[in-house]
Amino acid sequence: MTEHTTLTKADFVSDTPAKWCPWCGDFIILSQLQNTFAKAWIPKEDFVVISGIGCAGRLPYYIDTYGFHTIHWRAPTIATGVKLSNPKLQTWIMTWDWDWLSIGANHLFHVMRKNIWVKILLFNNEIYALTKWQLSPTTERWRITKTTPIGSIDKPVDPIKFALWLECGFVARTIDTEIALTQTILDKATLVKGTVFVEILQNCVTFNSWTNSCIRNREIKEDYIIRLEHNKPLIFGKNKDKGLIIENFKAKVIEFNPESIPNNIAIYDEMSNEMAYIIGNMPKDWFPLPIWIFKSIDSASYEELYSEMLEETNIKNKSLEEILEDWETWEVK
Ligand SMILES: Cc1ncc(C[n+]2csc(CCOP(=O)(O)OP(=O)(O)O)c2C)c(N)n1
Ligand SMILES: [Mg+2]
Repeated sequence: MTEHTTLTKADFVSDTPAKWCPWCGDFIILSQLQNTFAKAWIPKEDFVVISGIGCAGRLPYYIDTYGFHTIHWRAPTIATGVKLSNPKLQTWIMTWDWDWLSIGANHLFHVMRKNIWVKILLFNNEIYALTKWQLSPTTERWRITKTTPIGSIDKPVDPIKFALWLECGFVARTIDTEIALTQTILDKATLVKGTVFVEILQNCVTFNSWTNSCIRNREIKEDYIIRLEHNKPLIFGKNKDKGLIIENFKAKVIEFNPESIPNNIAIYDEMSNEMAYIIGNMPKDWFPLPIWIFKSIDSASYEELYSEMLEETNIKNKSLEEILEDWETWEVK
């Protein structure tokens, strides 16, 4: 077993060099994950990274931990099995917009509903990239893609709303270009109990480099995003002259002179389900895009309840005959 106190980022770099398109944000995320693992004070053998199919599907090869590169949408089922057989393992699932929100949406639903103690990173580039530019469930309406040559009429799904609706305990959104923020979120994710869900917005440098351009452009982004800092007022804008107030359970943007911040500006509370719900449901067209941690609330995980149940019923020490005798059984003739 490796001593966790001596681990560095280099311990999590594998012999296989990462292969993605030049300038793809996946390189940054891989590097940040390696930083987080090195800092987590967890023995190297206790990390498992599980992926499905997508551009970053090969990520488990590039990070030197245990891992599985599984088939499309099956990462969560394998992760659930890993956690139930060895709950102490720190299990990370890598997934992408089509992989989980389309073919894998059913599994996403149940992992969150059951509160399996896994960390889910959703790389959202709003496109099928590996198969070269088809419409995904997060592609914006009216976008032209190979499968929507005159524009998409689909309403896109918002992964954050999905996670909040399923009462996922830790929900966060970042952008691959927000390097410090992503690192903060990943570091915190190692500590949280219950399902962790982090959406990482990206563009695809090859097929939709324009996607998310407003929130990635340093010159203008502060007018398009709002940072949800715990216990801090919800202020945004390049000149810090706009903010959110909450009235009748709805958010509203107000503008003000930055020298005198109005005292009715809402203060963000990441321990509040209600706050996360209001901010997470702000219509995208009229409000800045919230990034940072929407909520961070620990709750008993599925694995904990499962272990307790095994303990209380002493079922592990019983023979199959004893188990069958204890419960109502019948014979099919
Ligand atoms: C069961 C199955 N259906 C379809 C495919 C083909 N396929 C491979 S990757 C992909 C799209 C992946 O898109 P996304 O999940 O957004 O990941 P990205 O490529 O953008 O990283 C599809 C449709 C497959 N490999 N397996
Ligand atoms: Mg994609």
